Amino acid sequence: MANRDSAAAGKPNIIIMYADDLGYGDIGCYGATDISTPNLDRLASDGILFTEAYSVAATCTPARYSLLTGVYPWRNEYAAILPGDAPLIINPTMPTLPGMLRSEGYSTGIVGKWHLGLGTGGLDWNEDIDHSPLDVGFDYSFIMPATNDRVPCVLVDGRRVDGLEENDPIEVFYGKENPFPEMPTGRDNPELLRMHYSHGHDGTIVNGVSRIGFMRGGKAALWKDEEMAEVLADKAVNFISEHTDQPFFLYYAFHQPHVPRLPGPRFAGSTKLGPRGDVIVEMDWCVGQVLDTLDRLGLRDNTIILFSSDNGPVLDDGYADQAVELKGGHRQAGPLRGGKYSKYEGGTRLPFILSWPGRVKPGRSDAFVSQIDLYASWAELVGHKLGADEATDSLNVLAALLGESKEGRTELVTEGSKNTKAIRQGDWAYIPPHKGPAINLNTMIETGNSPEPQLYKLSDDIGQQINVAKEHPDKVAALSARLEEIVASRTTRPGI
Ligand code: NG6
Ligand code: CA
Repeated sequence: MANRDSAAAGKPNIIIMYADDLGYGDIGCYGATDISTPNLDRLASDGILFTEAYSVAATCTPARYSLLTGVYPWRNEYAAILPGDAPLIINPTMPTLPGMLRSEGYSTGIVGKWHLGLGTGGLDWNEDIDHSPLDVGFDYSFIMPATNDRVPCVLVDGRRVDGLEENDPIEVFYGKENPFPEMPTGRDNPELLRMHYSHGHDGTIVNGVSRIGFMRGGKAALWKDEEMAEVLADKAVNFISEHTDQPFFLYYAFHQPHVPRLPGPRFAGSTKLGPRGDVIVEMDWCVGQVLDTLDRLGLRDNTIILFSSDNGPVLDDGYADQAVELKGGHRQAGPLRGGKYSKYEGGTRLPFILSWPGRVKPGRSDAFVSQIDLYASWAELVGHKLGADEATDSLNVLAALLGESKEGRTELVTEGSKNTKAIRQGDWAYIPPHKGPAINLNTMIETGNSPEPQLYKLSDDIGQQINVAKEHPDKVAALSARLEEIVASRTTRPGI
């Protein structure tokens, strides 16, 4: 882009660091005492720590879809936890946060977990990959395609699988039976496992850990779980170092503390909580790599760093890694009820720290904000006028994000697992009646399902212990109607 430099002159760099399944109580600055996170604590002490910030979904793909598009996930029927061979669910014609920033002169990069699909269906992993992050707004892309528990266990550099050898093509299969008889699986060869699965995750064994799905080939390209943090941190640091004289946007999406939790040797044993604690310490080290790089390059003052997580925490998400047994007094969701997959607050209310030393005064904020608002807020910041079809559910809450106002949003729809919904409005959290179990017996997380409507007043009852629906039938009726109205609403920007 010819006029990039002039368009972007003086604009701050923007970095999103995004954890995977990190809960409201999982890091020091949010109250954890058994997990040491000095780098995140440093970020919080020179930035704003938000106490009422939300993703829009309690699972990964929907949360990430909304972060990058500014549109609620349930407006796209494909925005659900994706298998590792799913096609890209963002239409390349759709406006995206990186695309918007690119149009305003930013260099844009993604490093880490993607999980929004690749290709258009039936992807050949041995060819150039079309319909990738490079087609929805990113100039640079080095990604884990889906999750660390799904095949293929390879990283993708630009359009190519990193390290793939021509004579050893990759094949991937999602379905019930293993089509590759020569490849051991967790189901048939548990004696080969170094970490056992507790539910699901009985497919192809890669690095001694069985995954979801089946694959063969690509031996030289397979990632090593214990090295992944360093590999990705290096890519993030390089991207920053290569963009010192032009504003950049970096989306650095960690794979921690998602399962399987396999920290590098330096971090193994660094907490008494087992691998789940250890990988959070490892992730904090990755944050430190970014902070140190910015400091070294003199970029810290003019860089906005936003740290958050895609969804709430889970202890047993399918591997027997002692997260439950070693939990002790650690409260992964802090005072909140529920966790990953849940319609309670623990599913979507998350750590959210914004630092911009050159502009933003340190402090705490209880402004009600959501990750879905970053698009419209940063559009305002960089002087981008949103079009009618752009980021249609994203609100400009820039003043709240910069700590200049306590006014954020007034309401937000959040999604639990399987496209179930709840709404927070003002101080009220409302969960309509839902069929299904009240607790998921695999993860032992409360889903939020109940035959009764549930209404909680968060200022009195942050842990959602007292259902006041019966005392406030008018509120229940109003919130139920409002939820339906938002879900059925138009998808162009309000006021356009
Ligand atoms: C679930 C997986 C879980 C995790 C999740 C996605 C099983 C039994 N459970 O289906 O382990 O991978 O999907 O997590 O397979 S997320 O953070 O990417 O949404
Ligand atoms: Ca996640």
